[in-house]
Amino acid sequence: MGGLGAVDGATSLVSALVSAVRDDPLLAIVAAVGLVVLLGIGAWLLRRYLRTRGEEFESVLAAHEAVSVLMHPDPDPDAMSCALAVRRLAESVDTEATIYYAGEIRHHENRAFETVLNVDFEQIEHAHEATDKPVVLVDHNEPRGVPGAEKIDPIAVVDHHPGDGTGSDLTDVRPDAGACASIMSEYFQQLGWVPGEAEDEQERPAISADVTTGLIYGIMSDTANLTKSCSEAEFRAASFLYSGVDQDKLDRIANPDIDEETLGVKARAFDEREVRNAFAVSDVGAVSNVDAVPQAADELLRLEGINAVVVLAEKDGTVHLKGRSRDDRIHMGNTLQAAIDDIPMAGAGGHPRMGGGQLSLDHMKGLGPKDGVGREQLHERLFEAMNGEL
Ligand SMILES: [Mn+2]
Repeated sequence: MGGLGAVDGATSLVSALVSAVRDDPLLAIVAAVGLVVLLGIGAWLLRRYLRTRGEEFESVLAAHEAVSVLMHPDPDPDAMSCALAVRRLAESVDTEATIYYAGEIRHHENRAFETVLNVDFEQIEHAHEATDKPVVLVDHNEPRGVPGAEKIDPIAVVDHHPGDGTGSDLTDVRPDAGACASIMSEYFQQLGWVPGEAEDEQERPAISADVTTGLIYGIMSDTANLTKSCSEAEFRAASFLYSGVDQDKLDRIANPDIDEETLGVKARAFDEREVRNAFAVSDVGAVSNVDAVPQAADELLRLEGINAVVVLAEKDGTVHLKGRSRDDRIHMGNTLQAAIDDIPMAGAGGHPRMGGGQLSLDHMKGLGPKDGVGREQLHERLFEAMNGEL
């Protein structure tokens, strides 16, 4: 009975409204306008709700005349390719984008990326050099590694690392993704761009061969050529990008010439290795380019039966340590820290799988408040640390 009452009530309400509108044409117009406005708002909300991440990102860029794209310190190919992608997207909505980084672009593959793709990134020494424009962060979600970083308040953050960093207008952080370049590729795909150069009279915007090639290499380099920490997103992106990749440039970036010293240091790291259990320590002596040291450590780690390595090298009165581990029981950053703990003027740290450290040769010789530590002794301590005895 209550249900019928409600129906009766609704019916009488409608008829009351209808007669009110009939009596007053003005009310009819107001009601019609109200209805149109409501429908409009509904449609707008629906569109907003259904917008892809790519469309959202594009509109964040379009809202500004100029933006700063900030890569993490010592940017890698993933960060560099994402920055290029953001600039390409920004261009298409008449937003000027300048790409900044702190630290250095050093590793030979990173330099090859920079050279082959002809890119111009601005190096900064303080955050304020980038914060005169709204900041977009790529491949990291919390600004770091540059004085004033804590004052950076990004408008957008696109990343694949775990962390709590957010952008005021857009936060797209996907720790499941193997590379940030996969996310940027997805944006292009969602926005209907074509990879590579534009064909004549094509209406869809083209990514450019350089940016397309950069993105595929960003993915390759962050996932060890699609073999590590990969998700479906990387394969989807690779398939989307494929037709626009400049294969010759990709080869030059991915397989740059190796200089004589680097190969020499790798050879010395192999010859001089001391192996105990599954751990290796190798002292390569004096080097003129310390970049060769981590590469030698990477190479030595590939030797069968070896799960953790530390390579030592000397340059300008400093001993450089580079450690690598693929053994879950060895946190390389902590291992190096434990090994050099008591040595004055020494520092070390890093991640579970890679770490680095530096010692002053003078202090190893005993200059300073504590007794020195000999090379032999240092090797012993490194083995002890890897064995978990320190
Ligand atoms: Mn990355």
